Amino acid sequence: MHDYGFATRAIHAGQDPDPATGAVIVPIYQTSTFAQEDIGVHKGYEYARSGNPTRSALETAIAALENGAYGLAFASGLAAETTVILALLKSGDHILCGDDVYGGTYRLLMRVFDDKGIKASFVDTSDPNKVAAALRPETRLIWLETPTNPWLKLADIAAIASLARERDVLTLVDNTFASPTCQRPLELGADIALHSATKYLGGHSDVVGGAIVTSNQDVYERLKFVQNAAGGVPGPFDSWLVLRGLKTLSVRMRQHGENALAVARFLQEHPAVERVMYPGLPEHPQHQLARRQMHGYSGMVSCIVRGGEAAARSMVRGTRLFTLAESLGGVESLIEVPAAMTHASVAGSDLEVPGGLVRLSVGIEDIDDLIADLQQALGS
Ligand code: P1T
Repeated sequence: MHDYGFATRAIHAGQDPDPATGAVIVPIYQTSTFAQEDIGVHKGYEYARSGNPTRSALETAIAALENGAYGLAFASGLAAETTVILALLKSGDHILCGDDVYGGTYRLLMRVFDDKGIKASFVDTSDPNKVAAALRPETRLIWLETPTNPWLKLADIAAIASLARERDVLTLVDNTFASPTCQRPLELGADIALHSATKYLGGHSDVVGGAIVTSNQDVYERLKFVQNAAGGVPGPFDSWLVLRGLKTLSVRMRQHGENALAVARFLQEHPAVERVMYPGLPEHPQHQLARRQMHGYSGMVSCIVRGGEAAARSMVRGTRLFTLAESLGGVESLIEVPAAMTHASVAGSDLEVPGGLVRLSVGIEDIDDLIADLQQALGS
């Protein structure tokens, strides 16, 4: 399968016709257990927390898309994150994390694992020198989001993975914002690519899920053990929904990228907007890095509106097509104020997001309709 192009893999990897019936689409194996011919003699599946054929198909497909050897699927992005930390770190270890990450990731590190002795600190990962300087002797894992949520800053994955490797530190990239269409961290030297499959992989805002891909066999075995031992697995129907979403990932990402660039350009020109963040804009401070390490710039755009929090709130209340909601990566456009919504958990920390920042998940509707909606919401 690795010889085929990305779009072909998205439709076929792990998705051969069902051997039992010829069903073209992987069936939803809605079963919790599997009959054994004799004790321990079975067809590869025993109990559905340990493995389920629908989930296996998803795990194979996502591994093929990230160009990795092993895939694992989870009940949510945060279940995937929890599994990484439980499997790879112990009390006394340190995680060096980007200083702009999903609020729930910050909450997991600081409010769940910190008092169990697994410590995290936060650094601006857009500068590899700052990352190198912030490493501690007890650092075991560098945790990158690129582009970051919600500032859309980039991290140079190849540079950071290489300095990490020299020090025997693992590099994880949360690839949720880019999707494997636009960025494949393992190809750039990262050890682990992680996803909230709730977003672009699922693509239709109808399922919560997570995924991890690695080519490191030791890391895979430790993650797989905890996936089963701790049990944060997705059910067969949720696995199937993500698998169905994957089939159209390539075409969706193409349109998300095209629409997002048009929205970013529109916002850039608008007098009510002070600053626009989108890696596909030549004005983005890391556009050259984006061109080097990404294949397309995905559908997330953030902006700072003039007038601070009140203006931001008025903008998100004023849209009709852009739905006011958390989450991202679905075919429909969403808009939100991270300070009060997705990033409420970083309030009062160094990661606090200003109230005047608006985040848009640009969908694949007709671009003229999206721009007209933003135009009327901005009141001109
Ligand atoms: O929501 P869940 O599937 O558990 O995934 C968590 C997660 C992990 N990583 C990133 C980069 C994310 O953006 C998320 C979830 N984010 C949102 C719900 C949001 O609106 O930003």
